[in-house]
Formats: sequence, structure tokens, C-alpha cells
Amino acid sequence: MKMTLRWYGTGHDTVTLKQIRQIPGVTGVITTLYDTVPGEAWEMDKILAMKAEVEAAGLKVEGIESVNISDDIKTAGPKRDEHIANYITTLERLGQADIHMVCYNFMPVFDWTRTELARKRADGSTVLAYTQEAVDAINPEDMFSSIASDMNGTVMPGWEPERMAKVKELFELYKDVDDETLFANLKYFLEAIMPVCNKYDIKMAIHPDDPAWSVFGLPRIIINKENILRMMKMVDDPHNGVTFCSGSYGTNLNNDLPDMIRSLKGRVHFAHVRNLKFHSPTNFEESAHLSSDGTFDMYEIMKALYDIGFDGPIRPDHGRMIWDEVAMPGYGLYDRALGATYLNGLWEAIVKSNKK
Ligand code: CS2
Ligand code: MN
Repeated sequence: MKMTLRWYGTGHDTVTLKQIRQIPGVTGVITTLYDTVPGEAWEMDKILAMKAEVEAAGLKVEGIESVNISDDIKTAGPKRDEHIANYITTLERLGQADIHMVCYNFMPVFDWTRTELARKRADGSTVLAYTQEAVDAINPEDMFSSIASDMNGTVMPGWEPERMAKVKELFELYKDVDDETLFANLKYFLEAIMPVCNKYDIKMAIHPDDPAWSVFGLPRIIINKENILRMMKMVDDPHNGVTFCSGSYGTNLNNDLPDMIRSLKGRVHFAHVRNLKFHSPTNFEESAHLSSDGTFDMYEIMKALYDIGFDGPIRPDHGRMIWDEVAMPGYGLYDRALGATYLNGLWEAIVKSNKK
């Protein structure tokens, strides 16, 4: 595997490439072009400039998170084919720039949803947290205002003010879209892009829905083993793969994470590894990465990735806010660096104990 950190780009991220380069064992970043609009094709010179900046810092662009999918593609709207053609152009250019992994999601309206961005823990650190009670008690617009006031001056992807200004319209767009329609629209999209993925060896890695169930009555399909295997079969091409995000699938305690990883052999193209601490099945927080701080057995997760021969990029996912850092919630430097180091330690131990 290749240890990476997500990086939001100069001017968007409080963390610098130089800092990332100094985390032992981190060799690359996962990034995107943050000034792009879903549905439009990315410009080649911008892709190359981003890549050159990362490489000048001694790091590699190991993949893109994300090339976002437009609502027309997700809902089969009037611009679907035009947007897919632009998506294909973007993939072609990424391939020409020697970038071969693209993370995306197929969640309606909201990307990930948390109800608190700074829940205080006993040690004084703050973490992102979720309770179903809070979601049930709020309407989507108020949810956005409460999130927006907590972003530490950053703009979190998926929660852009322009997008949330039209949250009502977005709900309107999805009112006739159920799980089956979403599956069909995803299939249509994947079938259209597979030829270009094959030509340039671009591994598509769908990110699960987070939390892994329906919020605000919206359909959610990438939530469990049954559905993800259905999606793998639906377009049975190795370039149709997954981002295995332990913190997203793990929101549902019925999901057996190591078993899911094993069932996806050959199709895990990217891994997000983080731990969650559950207080009840619908009240959890994003703990430190260590097994002992949360609910998941991180060794078993890493071991399953090792056992399926995973060799793609991996990154610590959200971290806690510690040591008085002020950064995008979940995306500070310090705790993600600790996470990367811990995951690298587990990996080294697994590799060596398997050689004996
Ligand atoms: C990420 C997602 O910050 C996060 O929770 O894991 O936002 C992820 O980047 C997108 O869903 C991928 O498209
Ligand atoms: Mn994730």
C-alpha cells in the first residue's frame, strides 16, 4: 500500500505539502481541483500545474478525491449525457497526466453528514460526531447553518455555501429518485465511462454513503456488503471498484468490516482508515485511530487489506483536533500524522509476521 494524506491545495488547506512530506512513511497526497464545478471538464493545464506543485514538494499525486458527479448524472436529468461526456474528458486528461485512481461518491444532496464538528472529549481534543436524534430533530437547512458556523473558516467539500443555498431545490430534484433509480443511474454512468477507464487504466473508487443509511428521507445505496457487491457485479470490470472507508461503512455496526474487505478482493482501489467510538448504535464520534480508543479492531482491518493483496493508496481519514490546531474539522495535520504513523506500524508488523 501507499500511505498518503488528503490535501486540499494551496489556499484551501491549512496544512502544507512540506509538512506532509515530513510525516515518516507518507509518500503521496490525494487531492483534487477545488475550483471545478461538477458536470464540467477539468482543464489539462490546471491538472498539470497541480501535479507539478505536488511533485516539486517531493510527493506524488496518488489519486483524486474527488471528481464529483453532477446532480444531472445522479438523477438522470436533462444534462446527463453532456455531463458524462465532460467526465470522460476529465478522466482522459487525468490518464494522460499519469493519474490512475479516482474517488467519487453517489450520495444525493449531502456528502457525509455529522451533527457536531467539535464534540469535546475527556482529554480536551475535539472530534466530529453524529447522533440520529439530532438529525431527526433538525431540518436540512438548519443542519447546514449549524455546520457552516463550525468550519473554522474553511469550506468543507460537500458543504459549499453555493450548494447549500439551494438545498430545497436539491431535495425537489431527488423527490422521485429511489434506491432502484439511483442504482440504474449509477450503472448508466459506469457503463459510459468504463471504456476510457480501460484505455488509461483508471481505477474508479466509489466512496460509501456516510452515515450508511438514509438521512432526511433521501435514498442511499452504497451502505453494506450486499449493495456494494451488487454494484461490482452490475458493471463487472476491475476498474469499477471501491474506496473502502472504515469510518463510513463502520457507522452501521452490522457491517463486518474485515469480511467486507475480503469480499472485495481485487476491487479495493483506495482505503480510508479511521476508527469510531460508539456510545449507542446511533451515537458515535470519530476517535483517535488506535483500536483501544474506539470500537473497531484496526489490526483486523489492516490485516484484511493485507490479505487481499491491497496495493493502492491508503489514507488516515478524519482526525481529532489536538494540540490547539485550528484547521478544517477532521483535516488537521497532527492527528492524521499520528494516524498515518500508527497504520504504518500495524502494516510493518503484519508484513513481517507474514514473512516468518
Ligand atoms: C470524505 C468524503 O471527508 C470525508 O468524509 O471521506 O467527503 C469523501 O471525500 C467523498 O465522499 C468522496 O467523494
Ligand atoms: Mn472516507
